[in-house]
Amino acid sequence: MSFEISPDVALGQTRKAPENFIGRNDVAFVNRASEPERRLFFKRTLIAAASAAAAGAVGMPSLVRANTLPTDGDPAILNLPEHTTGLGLPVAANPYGQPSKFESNLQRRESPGLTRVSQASVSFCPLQSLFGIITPSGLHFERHHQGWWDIDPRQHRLMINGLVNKPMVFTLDDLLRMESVSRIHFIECGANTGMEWGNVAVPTVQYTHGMLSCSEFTGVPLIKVLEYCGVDLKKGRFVLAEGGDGSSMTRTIPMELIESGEVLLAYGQNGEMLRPENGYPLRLVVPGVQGVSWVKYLRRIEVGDQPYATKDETIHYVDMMPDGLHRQYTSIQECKSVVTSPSGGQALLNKGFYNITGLAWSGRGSIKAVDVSVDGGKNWKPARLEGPVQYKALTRFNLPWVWDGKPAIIQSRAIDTTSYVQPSYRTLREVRGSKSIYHNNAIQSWAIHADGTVHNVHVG
Ligand SMILES: Nc1nc2c(c(=O)[nH]1)N[C@H]1C(S)=C(S)[C@@H](COP(=O)(O)O)O[C@H]1N2
Ligand SMILES: [Mo]
Repeated sequence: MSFEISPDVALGQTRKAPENFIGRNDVAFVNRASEPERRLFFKRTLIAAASAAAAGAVGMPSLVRANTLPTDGDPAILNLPEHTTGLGLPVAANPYGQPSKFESNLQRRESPGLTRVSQASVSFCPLQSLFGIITPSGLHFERHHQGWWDIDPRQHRLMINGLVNKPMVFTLDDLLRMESVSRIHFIECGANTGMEWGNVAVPTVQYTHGMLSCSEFTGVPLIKVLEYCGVDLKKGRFVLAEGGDGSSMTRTIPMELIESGEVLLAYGQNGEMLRPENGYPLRLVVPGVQGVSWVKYLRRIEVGDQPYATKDETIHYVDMMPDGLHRQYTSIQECKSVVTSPSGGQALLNKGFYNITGLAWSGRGSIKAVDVSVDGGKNWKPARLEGPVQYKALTRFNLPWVWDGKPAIIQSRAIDTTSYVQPSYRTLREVRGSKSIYHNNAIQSWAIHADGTVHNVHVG
């Protein structure tokens, strides 16, 4: 994996908002678009303002003065808009609902600096613009080792073999008849935040942390299906999960995890069938474990008496340690958090009130607390956790903050129910060095410059 910052999003290239944009709504706001789109957004705003001026309208400039009433001369409130008087669209215009056309900047994106190898690709989730904890299915990050498929569910089969009395083949209908559970869990690629190991400050949170999503998954606990096949739980302490795409995606899952009932054969995601990009019609859900074990297009489960040592667990997804040896089978995603707004590529347009918000998660349980610092880690304040806090799911945190217009460094630090505290870069690198790709859960820092622009920086 190589990474270069493309000139388009290079650090230091963020621009301050044009003067006439400041004071929109009379409150400071954080621009929701990520950096490459931000310019477009400003450009369009300028064009809109220019054409409004040409038409003799007295709109936007009046909003610049903080003591002016927002309604003062604002045609957007004084005039009846067309949509209050005309006919709206019929329901048939949108049989499967789509986001507003005004939200078209909100997209998962491939990193401009990551080299794509054939169909092995990654798209990153736009965390900076999402609310709450559920990732809309169309914005779920994607990681395909060999491209994605839209598989006919009628032709899809799941084989269970190995240390079982009755090897069996299931259709999707067979699985849909069984008792199901629905649970909210995060999925994070083990390589998430991987570029940051080597001090490369990727510009936006979409690219630093966007291989992360959270959904409600519906399916059958794998243990139920294994019991149905007469699994030998004495000898069969490991399971091999195999995907039905060309990547030969195979991973070993320890039987303890499966016996806990947490591992699911999932077909549902956020109330509908899985999206093709996320493994339609069947994927493994392995809560707390790195994304690679969540095998998509799941086609076969084999029960065995030892780890399978497949390519994706002996050569790939291993952690290079400072002594030059590789650490294998580190699959749990440790406790981690990130401030999603304000975050890199956004801009604070004037001083005043902001809601600092972000996400926290732990592969070992639930989030107990999140602390936020605005001075680079000297002082910390407890953030408010949005409840109910879910097990092995994203947790949203918020902290009200008044920006005084001076440079600041914003950080978040999560603590999970095992009392593990998310480490600083210094602490993490002491143990792990800096040559790794996987399992970077260090505290992320966003520097706010006096001009309001927000940048990725490495602190401590
Ligand atoms: N069959 C198959 N399963 C797969 C993969 C794949 O390429 N093929 N990628 C894995 C990796 S590395 C990750 S991080 C997750 C990504 O899941 P998503 O694309 O639904 O976000 O799927 C995992 N399961
Ligand atoms: Mo991954």
